[in-house]
Amino acid sequence: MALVRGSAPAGTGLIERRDFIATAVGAGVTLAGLPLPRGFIDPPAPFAPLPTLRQLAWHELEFYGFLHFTVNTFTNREWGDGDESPAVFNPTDFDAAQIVEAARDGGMRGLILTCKHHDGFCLWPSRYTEHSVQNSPFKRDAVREISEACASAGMKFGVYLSPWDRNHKAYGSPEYLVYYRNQLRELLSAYGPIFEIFFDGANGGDGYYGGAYERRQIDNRTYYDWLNTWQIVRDLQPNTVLFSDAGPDIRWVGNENGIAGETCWATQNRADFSPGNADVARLNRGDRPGTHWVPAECDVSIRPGWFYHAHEDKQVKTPQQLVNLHYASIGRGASFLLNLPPDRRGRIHENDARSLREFRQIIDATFATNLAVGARVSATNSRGAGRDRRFVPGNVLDGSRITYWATDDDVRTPSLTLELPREVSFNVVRLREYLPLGQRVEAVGVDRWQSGQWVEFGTATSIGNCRLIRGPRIATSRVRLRVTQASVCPAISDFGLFVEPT
Ligand code: FUL
Repeated sequence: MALVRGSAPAGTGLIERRDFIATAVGAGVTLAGLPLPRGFIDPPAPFAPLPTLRQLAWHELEFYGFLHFTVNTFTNREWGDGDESPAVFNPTDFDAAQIVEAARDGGMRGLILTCKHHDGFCLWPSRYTEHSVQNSPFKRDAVREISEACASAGMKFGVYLSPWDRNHKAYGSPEYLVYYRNQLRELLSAYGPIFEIFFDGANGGDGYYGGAYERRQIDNRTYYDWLNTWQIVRDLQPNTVLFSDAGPDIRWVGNENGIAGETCWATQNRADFSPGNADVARLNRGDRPGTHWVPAECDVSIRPGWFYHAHEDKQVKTPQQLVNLHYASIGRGASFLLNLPPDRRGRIHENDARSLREFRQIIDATFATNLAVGARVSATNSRGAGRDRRFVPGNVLDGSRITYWATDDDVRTPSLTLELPREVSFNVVRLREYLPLGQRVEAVGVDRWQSGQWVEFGTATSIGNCRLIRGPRIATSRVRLRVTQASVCPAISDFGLFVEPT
């Protein structure tokens, strides 16, 4: 495997960083090129396809938000035609700090702003069009204000730049692609680090198009020349992850309900798809083994619509609905991208902020304490028979994603047992694989010890970044993880027990 370039994921310690690079350099040697000391064994060979460093850093975010905000907020629509006057965009009390604070209080680690939606109106004063905030009564640069508020709050900032533009007169011709790429360069050059760009595949054909009011058909496989368009991002900001139906870094989950497949592989044959042209069932479950690492992102709005509508003020998802989405997205190895639409004031509505905050309280109360910590951990096999301490079963409890329990190459279906110092009540099990070695495990079972025998608590497929198995609350002092199917020996970095507040 080639040495992966870039910086190690955030929070990576020196030793783990060395191990990570050693995995990347190859087997049998230390970083200095010396043979491994006696009694030491190579880490398991990576099982391709593997994540890049930018994908590993993205996996750690897990939860971030969408801000859908444009002329639609003021015209009460979901898709603008492109003929809206900039004069309609007039937030009365725009407050980027309030928006970002609501997101951060809800536990989000970043925000993606619709800098330009399908209607073509730009939330920044783009040099390349008159159709922007510059000609609105608002006159401020909303992209700058949100990106700076994110930076001050320690949140990541991402952009949505709709490829479809119902305002632009040249849409459908090569001239528009030049415009689109210029806008991409503007956003990537002037607003600090961009953690993600969301490339939407939607295209409805008809629009204003500079006054033409007609239907324009494009071939979404070729029109945007995606490989060269994406290269602009790679050149300007190599750490940005690119989202679309076809990746290349992260993929749409195939629905707008925020729900990943019960089985959801991080891998996909991405060349089969292009933005706006993909098989939603395959997006939802991924492809196994898959040609590339392209994990799923689950997008969903906190309200029925993506944009703010006052008539939906009473239809904000409840904290418990958001909790269920957490389990159906993050809990299936994907990320959770929740839309919070700013209202006509330019603030997150009180109902949305409240629901999000209460959701966060439930999640924090659940995951603050890993009830498995302090358990005695044993396994039917540990790589290197325990001489080499790097792969011991206890690594699943140290709270680090970078240490892991691994078995010998020929042991694919081991089990690991936790002997708890006292009886605990739990209803959620969390598992994580050590991602730099690929997605190795196909299926697991978890058992609890009850009345002198093992009783199954739950089962799961596709682990990857995170798998949450949620069941009825049970009390026990012994829990067992069984790997029931794996392509290669497993490398598990986390096995935790949690209980949801009643
Ligand atoms: C879709 C768009 O058409 C919606 O308006 C929204 O932006 C959603 C996230 O993606 O394809």
